[in-house]
Amino acid sequence: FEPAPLPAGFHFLPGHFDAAEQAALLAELRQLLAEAPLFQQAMPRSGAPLSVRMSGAGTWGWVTDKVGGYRYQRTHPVTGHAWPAIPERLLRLWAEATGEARPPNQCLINYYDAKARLGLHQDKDAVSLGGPVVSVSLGDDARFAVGGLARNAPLQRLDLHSGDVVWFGGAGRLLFHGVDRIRFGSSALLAEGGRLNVTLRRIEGVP
Ligand code: MD3
Ligand code: FE
Repeated sequence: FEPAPLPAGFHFLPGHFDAAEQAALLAELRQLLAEAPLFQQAMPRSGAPLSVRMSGAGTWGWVTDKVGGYRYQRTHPVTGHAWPAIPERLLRLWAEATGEARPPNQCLINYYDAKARLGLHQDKDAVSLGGPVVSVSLGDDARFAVGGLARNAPLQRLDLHSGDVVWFGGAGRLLFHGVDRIRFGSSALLAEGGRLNVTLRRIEGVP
């Protein structure tokens, strides 16, 4: 049978980064994470911990905790330091893939261990909706789900492999999406196993 067509505005570049580029990007991310360690965030109000550990780079980091809720801030909540710069390799990817003239100023780094998952959600922060989102997967495969504009729309599943790039703009920006689970041990790239995903965004108008 034929795979269903991907939703409009959803661009899938399988294997965009080859093995050498994946290794180089991983080394850059390791350096960055030594400065800005992965940390555990929590849901607004309930304080329920997110299973995905996160960090960031660029002017703005995305953070969430029980009391403050979802927000962007200029400093890492654990170290108190400004976020590291976004690696040049990712700035080039953003420009080449999307053709956007202005660079991303927010890079979210997600780490999935064997049990981590990311529930179905929309990326609907008004401050980043004007531009695209670009993502790179490194390490173990992820079972990715993408739906429609309503939470209950049918979902398509897609395996994201190490080196794959996904980006979407326009109509794609408000699609519900999530990560059901990863296939722990499916890649040897990360010595400790698991999956790193980086997303790039340009956010405007944060006070
Ligand atoms: C499709 N991250 O950081 S990346 C996120 O694998 C996020 O860590 C996932 O969802 C991850 O918000 C997925 C690919 C992705 C990102 C945003 C999307 C796909 C998307 C927004 C709309 C539709
Ligand atoms: Fe998302």
